[in-house]
Amino acid sequence: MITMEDIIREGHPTLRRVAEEIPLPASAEDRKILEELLEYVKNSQNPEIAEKFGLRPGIGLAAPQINVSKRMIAVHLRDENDELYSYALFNPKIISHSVKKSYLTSGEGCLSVDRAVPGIVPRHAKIKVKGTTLDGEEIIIKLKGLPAICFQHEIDHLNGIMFYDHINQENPFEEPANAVAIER
Ligand code: K3U
Ligand code: NI
Repeated sequence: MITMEDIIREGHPTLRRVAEEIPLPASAEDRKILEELLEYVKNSQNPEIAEKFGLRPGIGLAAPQINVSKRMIAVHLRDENDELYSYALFNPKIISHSVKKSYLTSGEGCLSVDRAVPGIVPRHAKIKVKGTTLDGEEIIIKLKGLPAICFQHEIDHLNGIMFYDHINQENPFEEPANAVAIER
């Protein structure tokens, strides 16, 4: 079971590496890691389990955050219509995106960052993601709103990118052109 002790923090070089593609079909070892990433996210949203094991709540987790530089992510969250987006993917890839941007009005956080970093994090408003599930099925998911932002945050981790890399240094709250604000 993954706990906060397994999660590496900013400054660790793995968080700045481009992670390796997973050879498919995935090995038993890689499948186990991906299952554990999803388990962490689910456990962290269960108040009893989170308190018992000191888990910081998260809506997503990427393998590099547990010092495994491989292309695997898990997300588990509900959108504004209470629709559940629960995915564990090998080799997720954004195959298309909108020109329109979006951002969370409350900004973003990260389990690998033990501080608040204020500012607008511009993201693509809509994306299509291709990836392979734990069952070995290749899927394409259409995303918007918070799920789209969460997938972009996690896929960034596979490319060594932290959410604050996207914040305008001179004016952290400068509204990006052609962007929708998302309240959470
Ligand atoms: O955003 C977080 C959250 C937690 C519980 C309920 C609602 C929101 C916590 S931070 C988070 O989940 C990161 C996880 C990370 F860093 F490990 F990938 C993902 C994330 C944060 C903000 C926007 C999109 C994704
Ligand atoms: Ni993060």
